[in-house]
Amino acid sequence: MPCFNKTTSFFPLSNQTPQEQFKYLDTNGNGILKEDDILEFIKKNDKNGDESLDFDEFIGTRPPSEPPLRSKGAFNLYDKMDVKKDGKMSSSLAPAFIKLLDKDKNGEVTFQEFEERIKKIVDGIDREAKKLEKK
Ligand SMILES: [Ca+2]
Ligand SMILES: [Ca+2]
Ligand SMILES: [Ca+2]
Repeated sequence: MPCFNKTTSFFPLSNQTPQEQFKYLDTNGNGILKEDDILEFIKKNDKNGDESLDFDEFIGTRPPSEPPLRSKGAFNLYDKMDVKKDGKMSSSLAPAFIKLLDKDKNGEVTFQEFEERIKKIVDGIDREAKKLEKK
């Protein structure tokens, strides 16, 4: 299995500002990202009730204007990040995602922390998309 930088990760879209990305993930709008927000995101988009997102469910959360390889790259990254590469984004993605962005490790991600670290995730998606291009 290809091994890549473990600091890479999550949901953001490359064409959004960090403010827009943060808002998109802050499901309850309280200005702080926690595991709950990520779990809520999964729950909200889980159509078949298996408590995880498969690619079809995930693609519904991406804008139609996004290049398909990029959407797929993002999915592949998140699928791996939940510890098990099984074609699904499961709830164990939530702690992994928060941990990556939570610089001071207090269990919450502020916008400042998000802005500082989100590029790692966006870069990770870029790398996954590039891998798909080469196929
Ligand atoms: Ca599902
Ligand atoms: Ca998975
Ligand atoms: Ca924090």
